Amino acid sequence: DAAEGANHPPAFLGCFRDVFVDSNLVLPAEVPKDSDTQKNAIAGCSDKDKCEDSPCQNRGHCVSQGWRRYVCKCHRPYEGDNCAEEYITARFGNRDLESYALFSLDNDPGDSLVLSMFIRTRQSSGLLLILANTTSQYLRLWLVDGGRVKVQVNNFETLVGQNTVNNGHFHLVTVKLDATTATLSQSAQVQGSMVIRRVQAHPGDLVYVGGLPDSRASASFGGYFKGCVQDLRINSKRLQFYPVPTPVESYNLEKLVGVAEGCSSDNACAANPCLNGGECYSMWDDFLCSCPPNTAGRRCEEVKWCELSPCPVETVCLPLSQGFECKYPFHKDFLMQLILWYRINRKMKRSPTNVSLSFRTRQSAAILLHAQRDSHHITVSLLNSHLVMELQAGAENHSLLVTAQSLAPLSDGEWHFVSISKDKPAPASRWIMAVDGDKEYISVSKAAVGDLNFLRDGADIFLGGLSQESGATFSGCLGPVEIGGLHLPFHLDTELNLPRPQEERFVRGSSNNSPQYGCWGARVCAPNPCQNGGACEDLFDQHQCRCPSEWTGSLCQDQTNACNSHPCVYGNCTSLPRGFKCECEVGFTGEQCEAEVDMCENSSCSYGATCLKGFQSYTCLCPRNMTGHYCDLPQLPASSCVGTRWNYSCFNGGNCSEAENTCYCLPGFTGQW
Ligand SMILES: *[C@@H]1O[C@H](CO)[C@@H](O)[C@H](O)[C@H]1NC(C)=O
Ligand SMILES: *[C@@H]1O[C@H](CO)[C@@H](O)[C@H](O)[C@H]1NC(C)=O
Ligand SMILES: *[C@@H]1O[C@H](CO)[C@@H](O)[C@H](O)[C@H]1NC(C)=O
Ligand SMILES: *[C@@H]1O[C@H](CO)[C@@H](O)[C@H](O)[C@H]1NC(C)=O
Ligand SMILES: *[C@@H]1O[C@H](CO)[C@@H](O)[C@H](O)[C@H]1NC(C)=O
Ligand SMILES: *[C@@H]1O[C@H](CO)[C@@H](O)[C@H](O)[C@H]1NC(C)=O
Ligand SMILES: *[C@@H]1O[C@H](CO)[C@@H](O)[C@H](O)[C@H]1NC(C)=O
Ligand SMILES: CC(=O)N[C@H]1CO[C@H](CO)[C@@H](O)[C@@H]1O
Repeated sequence: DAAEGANHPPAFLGCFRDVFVDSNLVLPAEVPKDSDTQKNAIAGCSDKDKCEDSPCQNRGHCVSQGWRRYVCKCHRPYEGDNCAEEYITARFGNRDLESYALFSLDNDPGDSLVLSMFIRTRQSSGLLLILANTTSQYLRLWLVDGGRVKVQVNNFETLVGQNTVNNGHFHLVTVKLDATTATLSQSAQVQGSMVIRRVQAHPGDLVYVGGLPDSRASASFGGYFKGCVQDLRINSKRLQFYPVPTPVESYNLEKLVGVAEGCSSDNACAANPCLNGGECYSMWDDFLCSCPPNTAGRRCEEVKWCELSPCPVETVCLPLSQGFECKYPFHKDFLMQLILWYRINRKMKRSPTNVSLSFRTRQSAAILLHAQRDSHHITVSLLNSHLVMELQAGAENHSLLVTAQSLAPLSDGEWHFVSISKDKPAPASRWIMAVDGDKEYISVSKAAVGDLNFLRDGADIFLGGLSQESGATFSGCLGPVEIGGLHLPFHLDTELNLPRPQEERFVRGSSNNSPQYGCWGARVCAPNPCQNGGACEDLFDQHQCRCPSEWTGSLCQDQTNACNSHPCVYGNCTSLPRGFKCECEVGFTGEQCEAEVDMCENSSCSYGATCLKGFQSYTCLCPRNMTGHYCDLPQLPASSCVGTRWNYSCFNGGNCSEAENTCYCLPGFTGQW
């Protein structure tokens, strides 16, 4: 009985079977339809878990509570018994309106404060939320650094998220404040935390969303927020801009200014953002340009100039961010026999800090590059075949001269690449001249010198000489020349099919004739200057003859002198019509006097003696019973002598002398004995 059951446990929900009373089956029982002995009981046991029907929508989690009931745990931003309702999104800054919402707290949220909301934006700055009491804005959230959430507590401690949130998707932003820490999370990822002084929210405190009533105050947080906010909560209480039908605990909305329902998009295409005929497609708070061919960039603002074939034949188009240059393929060179002059258009913004060029010549003296304005100048020239750089630059009446010279001579007909640049990007620095990639030479300037800024003030720049009369006109090939990363074109602007659109550019001044494309020297091998069948080799403005072996000389004009190779090692050479003859020094022999003479060959050492070779002489080593220079004398037995002081012997037939202890020797012998 329902009225009676208020203080009883709820009625049984389930199934019975095989219920016997006194051995009589009472359940299940068949009873007439209108009987009141059974109420709300049916045959069978067919009830099932309500959650099996998946009643929770929007991926809500179903928790069954007995057989008949369930509870849906909804994912944010869904609400309602079956999670079928969605919190209503609020659109801020629609059509760039200044908009904000204001709520007031009507309870004490407690010691820890968890503030969370979904935001969607494409802006990189703007005010998200401020919690304030009458004296202080103790919690501030706004977008900085290209779309990162910045949290500031108590006007002081700050924290910036690692990931941006301005990609046009919804992000769940959560800020948790407890007694000592503040933590920022985005979509369940912790972005950072910091130690804070305790924050205490009180009833009556205000929550500003999207901006402040005062637009100047909002501007200090990057202005009003433009985007959408959904499902804003402080702890478990909602802050609803447009309430959902389901009753939920919410704070009071005090004011809604310029905030629209939903999350509509601004028509970003209305302002025709796509340039150069690009077609605009609207996206949420954004646009996409479909660019016609030859253009690129977000707004089709980049023209792919090179695809418009602006360059003269033989040159290669090099795309720049704002235009193009026509270049001759590197080291596909330029033959110069005339002077080119240039002027920079006055729109140069950069400070040139380097010069690079490549050249090939056999001239020992010539001007490669010269630019001058007032007392400032830079000159790159060849002097005694060495490359010399001279730079005078710096402050108005305080300019300094820097010079540098290559260690090696460079007028060898080979290509050389020269790069002149500042050692450091500092305003005043030493200058370095590098040849062929080696830091071959560092300038001797002890004092630092500034940039080449005088160039952009309207200096004329000359390549290949100053005037035809000066005598230092360059004759050879010149590769690409660049100043401050800008190309000095070899062609005139009138030779281009399109004008170069870039603001910073060098313009070649007109002259009657143009330099020739290609790189060749004088015709040094035609006609063949080599005589006697020699082959001519073109070494760029210089030839070399390869002669047959009988001929020699720069033009193979001389017969080969066999003695030139110094064939006689120890002797004098005499040239013969074919070959040579050696006159050997004493002691040497052989065709080239390379061998020593064997002095023992015809020696007079007698039979049985050994000949010992010496330089231009020999010695005979005698057997025991022979003696003499050539061992041709018999060795006589020794004679024994009796002395008064001691007994002794004389050899080789020597007689004992009367004078004691000496011998009288036979002719040919000497010595005491
Ligand atoms: C405002 O909040 C700050 C920080 O929580 C607190 O120090 C200050 O006492 C509060 N002022 C009022 C009037 O409640
Ligand atoms: C140039 O020199 C004069 C005097 O010699 C000095 O008064 C002036 O300040 C200097 N100007 C610069 C730009 O250094
Ligand atoms: C020369 O300077 C420009 C900028 O002024 C820079 O872009 C370029 O890379 C430099 N070139 C060299 C070779 O250092
Ligand atoms: C080699 O020539 C030198 C100088 O003509 C001469 O003095 C010398 O005697 C010569 N020697 C021989 C081995 O002919
Ligand atoms: C040895 O005698 C031969 C024949 O007479 C002669 O050709 C040769 O030069 C002599 N050698 C020396 C070292 O004198
Ligand atoms: C020296 O002795 C050798 C044998 O040892 C002999 O053949 C030779 O005749 C002797 N010569 C003289 C001069 O006695
Ligand atoms: C050595 O003695 C012999 C015979 O006794 C004699 O004929 C000879 O003169 C002497 N020679 C010398 C140098 O004394
Ligand atoms: C000094 C010495 O030894 N003299 C001797 C030399 O020879 C004779 C005869 O053989 C001896 O009698 C000496 O004594």
